[in-house]
Amino acid sequence: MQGVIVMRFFHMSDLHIGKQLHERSLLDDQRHVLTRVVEYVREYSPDAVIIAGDVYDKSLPSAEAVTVFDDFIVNLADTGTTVMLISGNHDSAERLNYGSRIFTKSNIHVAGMPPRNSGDHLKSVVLKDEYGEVTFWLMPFIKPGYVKGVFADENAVGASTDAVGDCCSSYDSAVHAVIARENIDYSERNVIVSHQFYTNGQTQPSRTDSETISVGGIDNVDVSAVKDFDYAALGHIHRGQKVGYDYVRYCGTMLKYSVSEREDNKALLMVDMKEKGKPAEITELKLDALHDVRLIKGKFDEIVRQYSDKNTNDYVSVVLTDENEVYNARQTLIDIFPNLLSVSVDNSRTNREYVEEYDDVNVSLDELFAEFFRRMQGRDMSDDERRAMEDVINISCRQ
Ligand SMILES: [Mn+2]
Repeated sequence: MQGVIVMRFFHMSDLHIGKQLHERSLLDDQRHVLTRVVEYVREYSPDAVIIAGDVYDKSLPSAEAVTVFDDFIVNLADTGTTVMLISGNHDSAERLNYGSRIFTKSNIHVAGMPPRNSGDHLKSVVLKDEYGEVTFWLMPFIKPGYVKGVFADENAVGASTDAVGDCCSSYDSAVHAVIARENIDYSERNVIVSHQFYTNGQTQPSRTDSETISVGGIDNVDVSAVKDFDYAALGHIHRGQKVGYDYVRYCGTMLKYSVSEREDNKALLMVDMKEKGKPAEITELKLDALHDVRLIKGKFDEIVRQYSDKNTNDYVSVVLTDENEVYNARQTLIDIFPNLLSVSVDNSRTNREYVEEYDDVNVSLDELFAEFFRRMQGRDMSDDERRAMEDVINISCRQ
């Protein structure tokens, strides 16, 4: 590739193709942003494009979602770049792995399955620049249980049972062990591609509402597992950020996948590797969306006045602060915001209810349902309704 003297690659992750935002399909948005990525590839000629997991939103993606990704991969391959991708926690490892051996012939390297027995190893891809070789290690999403067999086998040829227990007792130990057994030569340049929840000591990455991560952080892996690499291309966390080191990066999603990401700047990372020991140069290539995601908060009348002639196609979440309920607010707002995501109320009543909910967790099921009924219907239950509810609760609690 002319003009490229150092290794250059793009880092992206968490495409979540097929994802919906408040029941709204994002396939057009995804097609649009992936087209932009291919334009960037033509413009900057990276040697490789890395996709660090969560290609699809579901392990069984829809036919349309598969087509969107297929078109993207074919367009990437047409540019002549090398593609490397791993499975994330949302992908089916087996499905993503399908056809991977034949794809390799088109410079598309897919690592769907993590190693499962002692004969399996991480897939690696070696590319060269004028400073020599760079080895890319593709490590699919790992749960301790997935890789138990790797160490159980090794146990059979002499390792202690304790070592097996240690290797697979947590996400942290499993990932450390899977990397350690590759005997990587860190005097050369190495890049790891990984999809895990990396933390830096007690410091957690900044999260969003669109990730699926265990509460309490049992799935976390300490960043020490990947600190010896020259670059860690990470996926899983949907907000772009570094973890402890400049070269350990989450690139984040290409699109805003929740209202909590409304202020995020979504970008593709372009990484230019330098010689061993010199920090890589990292550039953010901005990704403009077909629709922005916004939160608009205020009094109904003011919102109507301010936005009725704006013709915005953005995905908008509205929070009304009126003290009194607004009649048919939703219908009026949909006329103003055709891509309305949600309408909610934030006033002194909802704040009080919020506090009460958390103050009073010891209410009985009867009381809880009575409160739910009151909020939904705007009145208390009649005696007949109350008896019917009590019957239902009694029957279901006896089973
Ligand atoms: Mn994800």
